Amino acid sequence: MPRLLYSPASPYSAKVRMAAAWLELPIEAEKVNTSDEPTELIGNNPLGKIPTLVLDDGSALFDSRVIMQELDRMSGHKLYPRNAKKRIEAEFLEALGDGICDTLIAQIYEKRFRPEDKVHQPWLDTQARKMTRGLDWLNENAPRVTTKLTGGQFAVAAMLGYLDLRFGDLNWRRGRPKLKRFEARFAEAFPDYETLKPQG
Ligand SMILES: N[C@@H](CCC(=O)N[C@@H](CS)C(=O)NCC(=O)O)C(=O)O
Repeated sequence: MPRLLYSPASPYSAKVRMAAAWLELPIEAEKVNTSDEPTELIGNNPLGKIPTLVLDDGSALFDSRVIMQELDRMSGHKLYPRNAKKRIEAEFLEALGDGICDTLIAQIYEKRFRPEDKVHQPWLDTQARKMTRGLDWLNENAPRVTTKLTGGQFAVAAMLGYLDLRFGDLNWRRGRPKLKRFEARFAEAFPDYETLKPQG
């Protein structure tokens, strides 16, 4: 059975785990701690990042968008629309959801891995502006929740879950009613969201 190396807090891992659950793909989830650089992880991904998917033939796939494309193939193309225009919309949405996660992770790492006197506030502010613009865009162009969920919707939902986990003070729902509605509808369509979204 393919094994997914992941961490419960990681939004990119949550995206992949939610999609695999939705598609009912048999994938074993294996928790790793990236800071320990375990052999299992760095032997399969020189970048030492999660998520990493180890396939039955021993080959490994990363990053999360490459894994999502593999899940799409494994499921007989149930994760991205076949229609070209709709597919590119789903891929765009995924890139935006992941891109906002990149700005969140950058802010977390700046504070976690630098000594306090070396934390560069202008860099944090730049990342925060990207995040705000991304969230505002998503509110203005809130994705519709269709009967067939897509990789884009999983990416946005995982990112919102990560915001709640690590940026609770931000109160992202305030002033973003359409994005809030997306979250509620997504949670209705995919009840496993509660257990599979990023957890501390
Ligand atoms: N673009 C990558 C990002 C993956 C990523 O940055 N994951 C974080 C955890 S959320 C990680 O592995 N961090 C450890 C590190 O960078 O060494 C993807 O989509 O998979």
